Amino acid sequence: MKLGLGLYRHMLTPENLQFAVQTGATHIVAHLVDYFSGIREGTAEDQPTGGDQGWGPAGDRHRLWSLEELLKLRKMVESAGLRLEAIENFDPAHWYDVLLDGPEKGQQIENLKTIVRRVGEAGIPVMGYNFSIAGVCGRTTGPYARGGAMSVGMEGPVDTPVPQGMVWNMVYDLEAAGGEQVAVTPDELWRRLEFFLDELLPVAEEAGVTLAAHPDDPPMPTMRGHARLVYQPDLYQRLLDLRPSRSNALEFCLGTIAEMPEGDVYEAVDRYSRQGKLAYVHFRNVRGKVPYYRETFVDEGDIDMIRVLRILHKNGFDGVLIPDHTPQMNCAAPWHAGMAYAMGYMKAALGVIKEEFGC
Ligand SMILES: [Mn+2]
Repeated sequence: MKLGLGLYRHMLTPENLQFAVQTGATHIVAHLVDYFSGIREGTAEDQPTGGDQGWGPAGDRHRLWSLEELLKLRKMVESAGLRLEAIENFDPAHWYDVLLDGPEKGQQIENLKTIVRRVGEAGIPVMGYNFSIAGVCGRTTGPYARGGAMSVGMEGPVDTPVPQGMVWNMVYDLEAAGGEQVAVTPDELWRRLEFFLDELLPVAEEAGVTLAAHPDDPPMPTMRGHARLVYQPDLYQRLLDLRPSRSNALEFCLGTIAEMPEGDVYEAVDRYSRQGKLAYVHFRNVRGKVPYYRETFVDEGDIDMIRVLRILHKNGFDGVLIPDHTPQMNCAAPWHAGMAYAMGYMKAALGVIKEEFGC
């Protein structure tokens, strides 16, 4: 197994890549969506939470990520001695009507094909995505982790409808007419995913790119009125079986899976790693389940992380683990300290596994 670090768009700098090397990372997962343009309030390096208005404006719908910028990013990552393993998330500006089944759907699925082809051409093995209308929303921030470290959690269901012009918790149309979106049903949402996979998987296969699905975070059957896809561990199987393909895989988020009220996180790790379906893993811990949970330091949550590593090792998982999110630590560099803590834990834990299994 390999140790990776995820970096948000504004953090993709030589300094942060050097920091990644210092934490023991060999791989990078890069976010190209800017979640922070609307909410930079001195917490720009934390994970975005946002209110009912989400994380602010999405990117430029007319400008797709170019091959040049992907190659430049890969070169920057490699010149720090690291490998670029994945791009995490499509920009909602490039595919809102694929999610919403809107009038630009035909053009926007072509956008996604172009991006996947470029990701492949740039030699990046994985494209992570989250097929969700409400997106990552409805969470609160507070001193939830050990020692009052700031982290995110959920304190009850959130039913506020999603306004027009917003999808995936970002605003794709600043001039949208007022009013609320019509809530999507589960059947309709699965049909939209089917279209997405039908169109995109052949392109991904040809490009040598693995599409990796993140589960719904938070894993509620509905958020802000909209149905969700993967809010129980079994639903990951439905996604895989919908269109079996070597490019149809999972961005396996341990924290989100542990937040699911049904199923068992260890069984889920075993089941999906046995199938060879983990593209990469979000290695984070949590206490509680939806709709009441709190993200914790990697060593203080409900999940026995060493047990997870043993299962992954038994099933031959050889991919990348990244911390995903961590609580922020009280110091001049709260995000970096939190990540360095998680990475140190992970590096030691991987050492223990290696020793146990003699490899
Ligand atoms: Mn995650």
